[in-house]
Amino acid sequence: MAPGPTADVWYSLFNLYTTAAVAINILIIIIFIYFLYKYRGYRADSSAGGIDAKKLAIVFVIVSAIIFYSLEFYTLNAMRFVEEVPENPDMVIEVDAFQWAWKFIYPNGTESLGTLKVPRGTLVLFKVTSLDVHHKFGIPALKASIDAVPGRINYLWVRFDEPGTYTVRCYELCGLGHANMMAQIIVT
Ligand SMILES: [Cu+2]
Repeated sequence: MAPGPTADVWYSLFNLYTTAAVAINILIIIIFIYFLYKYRGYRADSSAGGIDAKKLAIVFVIVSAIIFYSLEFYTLNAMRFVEEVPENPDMVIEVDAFQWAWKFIYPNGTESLGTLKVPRGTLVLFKVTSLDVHHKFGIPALKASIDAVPGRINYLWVRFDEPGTYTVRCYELCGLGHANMMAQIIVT
């Protein structure tokens, strides 16, 4: 099970694409082998044995369009789900990114450098900004990330369904200490 809904939605999208790709591949290979067998011995300039190529082309275009638009639909839905800022989060945490660490500010004003504690199952809304250069606040396990830009507040919501310690990483190359720009989120 994924540790939160943001990860869930990307994993199910990944499974959908993989299933579609595998199914289409198998179908194409079967059709390919079938035609190879059926038209063995036909010369290249002979007719295609009664198959209306024009009709076939139209069917292929329509079926492809349905598949592509369905995938597009699920993809856009997943993006909207992830990007929509919840109106009533359980907890709002301010995040200040700077070279090269993360500062968390709890709703009561308490500040914490590099460690955040949240209860499991809480809908957390991060208000992310940067005090110097561009950074990107990312939680790999939840497949969630958002730009940290000076002078701007960006929103990222997550929910941790599994207790444990989660790593925060910077996803934007931001100078010498970038690789070590990490923090911990402890879910109790
Ligand atoms: Cu950074």
